[in-house]
Amino acid sequence: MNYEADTNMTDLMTITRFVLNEQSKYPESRGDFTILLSHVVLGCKFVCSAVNKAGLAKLLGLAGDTNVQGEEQKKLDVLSNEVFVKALISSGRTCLLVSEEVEEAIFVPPSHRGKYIVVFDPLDGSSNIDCGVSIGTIFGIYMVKDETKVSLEDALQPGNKLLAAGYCMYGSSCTFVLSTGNGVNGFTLDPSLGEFILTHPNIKIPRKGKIYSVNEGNAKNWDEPTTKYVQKCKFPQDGLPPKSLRYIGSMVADIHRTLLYGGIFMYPADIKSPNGKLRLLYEVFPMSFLMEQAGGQAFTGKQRALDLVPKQIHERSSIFLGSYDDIEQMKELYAADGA
Ligand code: AFP
Repeated sequence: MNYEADTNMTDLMTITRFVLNEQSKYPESRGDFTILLSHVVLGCKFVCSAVNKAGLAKLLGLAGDTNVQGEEQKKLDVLSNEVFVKALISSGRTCLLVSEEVEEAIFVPPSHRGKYIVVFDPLDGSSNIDCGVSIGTIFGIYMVKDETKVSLEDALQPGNKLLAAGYCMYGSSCTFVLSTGNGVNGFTLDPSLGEFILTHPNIKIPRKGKIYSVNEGNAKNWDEPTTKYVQKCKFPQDGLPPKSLRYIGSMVADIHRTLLYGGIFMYPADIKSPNGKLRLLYEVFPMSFLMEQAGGQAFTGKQRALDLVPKQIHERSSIFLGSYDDIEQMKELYAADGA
């Protein structure tokens, strides 16, 4: 089968065709993953359409507001969550869901159960919605240990047990980035076809980057290694030019840029937030998986991020993600600091 995107766009590699191709490498596969993924994609298409018309549809109000008909309006993140939960349950391929929007893990009713666990943030970066900045959905997929005994433990697997992870970015175009553990591929939604088409095959992050990305407003609370690293970015001593600072404050957009252009994205621990801000299950793990699959690294300041074993579903972790050499430099600073 042909894996290459056709530059004349006459032989379209849709995401479904791509995943079916991948699946054909595993003769024992029964197509369950392809079905699950098509439901994730459906959720993303819905959110993309809702984000695009958010202003028009008056979706921007706070959850709890009422519209002129006196009906309660749903904020986009609440609506996105509902769509994903329903799409994932109706796929018949999931048994356990963890959503950023829901405090407790969701156990799928036995009548609809399958073998996959999906952890997701339906609309990450939602504080950026009202000003039209790129936002996204992030997800990770695990396999249940024993289909007959689904428990919360199944959602607390380390990142190195992920089967697949990805994100969908709702920006100037709608881009779906996916890894099933065999490299990273990017697909762009063709709105006229309603299909995601392979546009970024085999994404590899540059070995070293020229960009650093961090919320510098937290600098006064940073630890020594982070402070030193950022100082080196601004005032390099090795004769190289200073790095550029780019920070959107929307993880999907910041990671997408980092994957394509290289560099480092950081959300470190600090005095105020000793575990950082970002959520392990549905922000740190999926992005770490993608970063490693693209040839980069993901480091917490203490260890490889994917080896962390979560204790709680909404737990947080500090994270440094990016180009291999840039993360190596960060690791050296932590090692020198005795971490
Ligand atoms: P919101 O969903 O509240 O906008 O948070 C977005 C986010 O979880 C992640 O997407 C960003 O990388 C990070 O927070 C930005 O955090 P700061 O605003 O503290 O820089």
